[in-house]
Amino acid sequence: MAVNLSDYGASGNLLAEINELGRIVRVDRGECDVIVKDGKIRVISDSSRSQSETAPATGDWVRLKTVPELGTVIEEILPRKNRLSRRDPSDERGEQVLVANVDLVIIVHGIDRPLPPGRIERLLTLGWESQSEVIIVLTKVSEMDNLLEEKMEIIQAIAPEIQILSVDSSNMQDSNLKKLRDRIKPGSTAALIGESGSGKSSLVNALAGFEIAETGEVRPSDRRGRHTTVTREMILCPEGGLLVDTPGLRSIGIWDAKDSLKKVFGDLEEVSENCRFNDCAHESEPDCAVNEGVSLGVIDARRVSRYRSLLKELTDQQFKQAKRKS
Ligand SMILES: Nc1nc2c(ncn2[C@@H]2O[C@H](COP(=O)(O)OP(=O)(O)OP(=O)(O)O)[C@@H](O)[C@H]2O)c(=O)[nH]1
Ligand SMILES: [Mg+2]
Ligand SMILES: [Zn+2]
Repeated sequence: MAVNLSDYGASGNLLAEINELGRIVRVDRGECDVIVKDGKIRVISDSSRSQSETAPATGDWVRLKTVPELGTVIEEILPRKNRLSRRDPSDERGEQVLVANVDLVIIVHGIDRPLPPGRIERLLTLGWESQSEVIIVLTKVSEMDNLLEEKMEIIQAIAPEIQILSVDSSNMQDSNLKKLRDRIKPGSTAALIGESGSGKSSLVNALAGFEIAETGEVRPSDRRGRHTTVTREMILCPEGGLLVDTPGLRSIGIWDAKDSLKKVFGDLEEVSENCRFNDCAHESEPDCAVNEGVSLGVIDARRVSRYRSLLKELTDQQFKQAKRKS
């Protein structure tokens, strides 16, 4: 079936070369699904690639070629506009690209589960580091309305400026679902991230308007999900716009996130301009304005401690990376 690749976000230079190009919509071990102008094809992705080369990610634009004994293979991954990444859970020193070429990151959280502030801070750091817009969607509102306010307050205390939408994905008439759909413009890519059972796949189905993603029950005892989604897969909505459903995140290691960390902790960054040392780690340095604020009771000590540990995580990571290169 012929495909209009501008539905998949192709424009300008990409459209000029459309005969050899495609966009990765799913990555499996050694193989990918790629949308090309004639439809979806299966492509070999890594048999001839070395470890040091860029690994293909869902959302990548790729140039393809045909190799006689292999079939269609990826010749080149085109430069990425941006990427949503975390630290690779299986290799502490490496980056794992979750989705490439993203316009909107949707952080999904079910109000039936606890929301530790540290998790939101980490997810925001990941999201903002991708240079995409970020929005938080609280799901399952119909089930436990009394928990909504509590979750909103937790988020607003951390990120007063972030847009939060509360939805019930099981209700197709939900007005916030429509608002969210309007945010995902034709040709643009939205990536959904969050823990297992938060309702990412249910939200994908609700936004798409049909059942395309498999969903799973949560455990009754603690409302945790069962890791139903196992690949990062992009789908095209009938009204335009691309959604990438992702597996529930078990670990949210930040990666190369200096700038976004400063943004997430903007309040503390502002105060730290008054620290004596401009590289103050707000540990035991003298004349630390942040610690002064804590002793005066105007700054939340727990937030400072979370900031410190994320800063440390980043410094350790840079150190390990530098060691790896040397
Ligand atoms: N009533 C209601 N139930 C929801 C909503 N969102 C998700 N659920 C339910 O929550 C459970 C988990 O939803 P999923 O969409 O599978 O969650 P997920 O985030 O995709 O989970 P993983 O794929 O495991 O990462 C399912 O039983 C859904 O029916 C919602 O907005 N309202
Ligand atoms: Mg899922
Ligand atoms: Zn300080």
